[in-house]
Amino acid sequence: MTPRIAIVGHPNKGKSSVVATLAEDDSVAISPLPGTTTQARRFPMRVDDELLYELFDTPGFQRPRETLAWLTEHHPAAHERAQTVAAFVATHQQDERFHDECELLGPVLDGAGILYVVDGSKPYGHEYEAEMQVLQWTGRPRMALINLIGDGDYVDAWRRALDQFFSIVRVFDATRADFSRRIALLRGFGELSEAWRPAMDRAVEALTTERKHRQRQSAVEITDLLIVVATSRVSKVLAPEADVDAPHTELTGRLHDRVRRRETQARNAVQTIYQHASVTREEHAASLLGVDLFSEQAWRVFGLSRGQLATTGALSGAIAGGGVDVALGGASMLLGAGIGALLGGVGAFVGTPSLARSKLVGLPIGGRELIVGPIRDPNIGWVILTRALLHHRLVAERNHARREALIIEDGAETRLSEQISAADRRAIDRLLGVIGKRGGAEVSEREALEDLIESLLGARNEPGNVHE
Ligand SMILES: Nc1nc2c(ncn2[C@@H]2O[C@H](COP(=O)(O)OP(=O)(O)OP(=O)(O)O)[C@@H](O)[C@H]2O)c(=O)[nH]1
Ligand SMILES: [Mg+2]
Repeated sequence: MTPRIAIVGHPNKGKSSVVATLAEDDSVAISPLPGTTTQARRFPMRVDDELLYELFDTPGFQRPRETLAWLTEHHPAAHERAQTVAAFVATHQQDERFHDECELLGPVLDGAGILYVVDGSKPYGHEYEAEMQVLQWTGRPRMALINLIGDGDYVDAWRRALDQFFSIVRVFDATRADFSRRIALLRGFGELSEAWRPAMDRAVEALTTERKHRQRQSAVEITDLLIVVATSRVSKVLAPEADVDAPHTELTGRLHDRVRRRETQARNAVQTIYQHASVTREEHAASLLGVDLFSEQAWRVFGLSRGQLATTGALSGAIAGGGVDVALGGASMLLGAGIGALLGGVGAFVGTPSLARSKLVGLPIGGRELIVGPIRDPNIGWVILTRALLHHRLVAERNHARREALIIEDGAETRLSEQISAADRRAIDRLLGVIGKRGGAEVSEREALEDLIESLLGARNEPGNVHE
């Protein structure tokens, strides 16, 4: 039996937000104005075409006292109360004044269970009692959710009132609930009715499997991004006597653009995997994810520190592998003011994001080919990877009731890369080093990277400075 649950309550208490979260649906209408939802609407939750449960978003109660008065006037015996509620709806189907009551009671009379949503940041009031009594009259399985829209805390008073009418009472933050809290709520539905338990257990299992699958798919995306960055190069044929300075600057710009685009593409893919494609990623200028990839700030926040680079082997590897020498050689070969500026005159290459290998090759047909790339800065892979991990975490934990842009603050004092263990860093560095040198990845290397990144995506770190 497919569990069906109607989300009901007072207007503007987050009913639609709860639906959006549990149905993973961005299209649910949510707004600060009361009366946003005017019709009962069904939201099936499917994974791979398997219907797991159905939710009904409903309008809020408008005239609960009058509704209750009508019901009690008919003073039915307890075993006839549900029928009396049905009679109320049948009688008022065409009555505009009770439109919202009829809409919200419809799915319940059809067999849905009840999820009653209140705002625990506002004081409990007597006016809610009529709503709760009407719901009680339906006799359907009932759970109450204390949502917290504002800063107040009246949870205890609410709990005492709700306990009178509902068999399960939970606190649930509709816009911030992460995956584990959603799963806990679904298990609660299983407790509400014996008949639903097998279906809810199955739903939990299917969603957990799907989540693992999403992590794997994201790991595949991020791995490909890293490989592209480690191997990308751009080139241009120059006339025999042509100046190399300007083309070098141009090619470096093209290389950076290609990497930037690939990063954006990976982010879009990850958002699609988590059904967040429609989230506007208006990356705020001050947001860490919006900081230009090739900026000093990105390097500082996302890159490895000198110490980390040393223990990772990236530093010595880059030197031993000739990456830095070649890059500097390329620069000295091209000795021009432009290149000097490009390197920024900074002694350290940690914090010099633009460092790319460049080569000038004589062509047999005459003229020369200038090749720029791949980017040899030992930090490039780490900046890309740490940004991707952060983005993934925000997307994966983001819930579908959230409608604002993905924004995080640059308040991070510690480097985000510290969340990656030294052992993982070394393993990733070794793989990227080999791939970069060869200019491509073998299948086994790709898979090994995917495994490592998948395990990083699965690790549950706190999101740090998430800006609400
Ligand atoms: N901060 C915060 N805001 C919330 C939360 N839940 C809902 N809101 C906001 O409260 C407002 C109302 O949310 P809705 O989900 O549209 O409420 P509703 O109960 O469906 O409202 P109606 O359809 O008008 O009855 C929206 O602006 C939501 O963004 C929450 O847990 N935290
Ligand atoms: Mg609504």
